[in-house]
Amino acid sequence: MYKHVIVKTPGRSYVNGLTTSDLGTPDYDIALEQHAAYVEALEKCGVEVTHLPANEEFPDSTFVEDTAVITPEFAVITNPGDATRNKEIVEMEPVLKEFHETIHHIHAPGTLDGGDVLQVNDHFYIGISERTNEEGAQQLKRIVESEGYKGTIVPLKEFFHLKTGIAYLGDDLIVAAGEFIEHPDFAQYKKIIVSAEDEYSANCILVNDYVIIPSGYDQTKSKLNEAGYKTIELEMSEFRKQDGGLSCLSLRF
Ligand code: CIR
Repeated sequence: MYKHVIVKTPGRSYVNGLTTSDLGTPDYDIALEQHAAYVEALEKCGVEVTHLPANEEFPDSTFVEDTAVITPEFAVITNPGDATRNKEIVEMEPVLKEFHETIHHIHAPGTLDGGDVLQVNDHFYIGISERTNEEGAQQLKRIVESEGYKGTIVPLKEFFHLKTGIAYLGDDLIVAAGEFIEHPDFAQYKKIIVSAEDEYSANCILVNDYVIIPSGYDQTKSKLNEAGYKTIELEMSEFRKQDGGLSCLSLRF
């Protein structure tokens, strides 16, 4: 069960953030509405939400997931792989210290974005991507192993971040899209398969009794409901425009 979630309001500069998509410039007011609905959904899931104010200096800083990897026992401050985002960690560290005594760090030349890290029970899967390099992944693997967890490094072929295409729903069940559907590292898990056209919905989050999914993906929603999960659908258009998904908008622990 998650007890806490950290989120950060997007600033006006959000519309100038990083993106590889060609979906257009986000509408700031709609992004704020969608963010507010996200916070409301988390509250419905029964977590206490720490809501940080916007920081205009960092357009992508609403995607707080990339700044840390968190378990109930420890937190790891990452070293985000894009230079324009790297200093987002400065504001996050004191916040995490309120919750965690044990704080580890990823150090240069290692880089790591939290979006590249998926925890499945006592096992961390760590993607190597455009943002997370081999050195950063190895550092995180050593950290989690020193804390009694397992770590597996997964070089990505296509996805932006590891969690762009995979989510864990507990009970050894993962949601998988694209390169993760047949991936040997995830062969031992039960799977809900997401089709190529519904790929964006693979980035969903289990928060206690609900799976939060982007709205408009009826096949994924039906598969989740058939598997016994209650779902909350959220409109995510303005975050998708900046390559962001549901997991990216929060740190959950
Ligand atoms: C970026 O390029 O860093 C942001 N526009 C999107 C980050 C998405 N974060 C995530 O998947 N964890």
